[in-house]
Amino acid sequence: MVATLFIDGTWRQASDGGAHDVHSPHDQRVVATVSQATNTDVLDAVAAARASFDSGVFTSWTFKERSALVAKIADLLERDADLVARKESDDTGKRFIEAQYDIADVIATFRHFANLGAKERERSVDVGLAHVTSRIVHEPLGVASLIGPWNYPLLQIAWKVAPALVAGCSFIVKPSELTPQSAVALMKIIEEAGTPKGVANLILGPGSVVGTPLINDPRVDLVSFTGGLTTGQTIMTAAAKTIKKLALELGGKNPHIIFADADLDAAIDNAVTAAFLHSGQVCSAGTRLLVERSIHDRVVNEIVRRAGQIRLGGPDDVMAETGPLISAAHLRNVTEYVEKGIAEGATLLVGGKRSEALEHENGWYFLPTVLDNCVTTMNCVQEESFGPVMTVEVFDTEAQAIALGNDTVFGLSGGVWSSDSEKAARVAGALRHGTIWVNDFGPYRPQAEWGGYKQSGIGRELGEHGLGEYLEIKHIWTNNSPSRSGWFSDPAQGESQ
Ligand code: TXE
Repeated sequence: MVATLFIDGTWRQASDGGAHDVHSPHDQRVVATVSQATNTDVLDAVAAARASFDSGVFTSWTFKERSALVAKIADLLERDADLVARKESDDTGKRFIEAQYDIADVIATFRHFANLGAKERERSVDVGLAHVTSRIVHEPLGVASLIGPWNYPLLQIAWKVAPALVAGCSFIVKPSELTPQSAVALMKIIEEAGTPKGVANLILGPGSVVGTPLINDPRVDLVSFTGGLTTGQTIMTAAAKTIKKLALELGGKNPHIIFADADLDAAIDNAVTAAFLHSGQVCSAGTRLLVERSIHDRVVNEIVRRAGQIRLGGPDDVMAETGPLISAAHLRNVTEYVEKGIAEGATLLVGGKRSEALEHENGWYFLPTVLDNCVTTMNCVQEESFGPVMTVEVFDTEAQAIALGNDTVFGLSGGVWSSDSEKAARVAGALRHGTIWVNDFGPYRPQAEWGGYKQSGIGRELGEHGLGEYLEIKHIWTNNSPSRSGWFSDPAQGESQ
């Protein structure tokens, strides 16, 4: 029997004893068996979170005390970094070294929010009256459901858990059912660090089952979710019933614009990384290449040459440069996406199918793929594949590049390459996406806000704003010299003013 649910400060089995196996995307071996929560377990977790919040056991801590807790969690994560990275790499199939980079980012996230929380948060407002003190204070928002995806499992959870703890919220974490192990490890650390009972709870299982009460329950005040657009729409609909606060990160279809005057060697190399890193399973992947017509052949030929050389392999393959897709279902989706793109008129230049290498036969490996001659009306240009598939479109003018870059329902990120800094700044300003890289693609820092315009989501994670998502803002007006308001007449007192 496995006991990997953490509810009200206790490690538990599912109430019906249910469990499920986690399979490696690299070779399908079972890498773990974890509890699969029932509806009863989820309701218990919500009740525990609500009770702990309402009891004041954590909200009574100062921001500085909670920040110290979060700093301690960062220290413990540092101690266990390789252990956690191994679990992450087992679940996702990504190379161990990439998982190690991810855990370093997780630790940086906890450190960022620990530093942010230690800053003074109160502000006074000059209301123009000598006898009035006006204060703006930040208070923990309440109970939060924190639902994460499978591509960067612990990092996406950390972006939610760290600010929730600093803010003083109680919460229920639900990682993807495909990648639960690192969340279990984090919860053990949160417990060890001395987090009060009931504040942090962990539920495991498929979103369609255990996610539903997490988004419907009226005792939950906020849902913070990273995942697909369709699930985001389901969550938004459910949240409407009790007007829950929402923080949503729903992916993107991110334009990567290369002008003819760019440093092409750097631009091409970054274009390859932007599209094929982690086999395209990155919400900010630069999978939509927009290239100035005059350099199309040179850029695309080189990208195709490079894409064909990318070495695929599993967690411990030291020669590998990227890994498998997360699941058989996802492999099917990406395959269909490419087939539809070709049927729509795109030209397949490289890849386009599952790897046929013998060492990949049990894994979900898809070859890095480039689709040329794409136009903005094609599904393959508009839909997120979340696989290693780059689509290529051409443009002739700056205005056209901007128009194409904005011709998407998404708005998460984009890149622009040009040696003309004024042009690059104009384009960066005109693109309606939450992060724009100029002469670069991909880097982020926990100190800078992250999130989407349009259907890429609501709200921001990281930065200062990422903490704000977990806080309510209260204005306290204190009259230090009370007097009658005098608005309505009071015959006993004479006429009003
Ligand atoms: O995501 P889901 P999927 C995109 C990407 C991908 C597509 C679908 O395009 O191909 O989404 O991926 C939980 N109530 N991104 O199906 O289902 C689920 O258990 C509550 C972009 O894997 O959205 C998991 O924990 N929760 C992305 C989480 O939602 C529910 C990262 C995400 O899974 C639920 C991943 C429900 N009804 C995929 N249904 C990004 N933004 O980075 C599912 N879940």
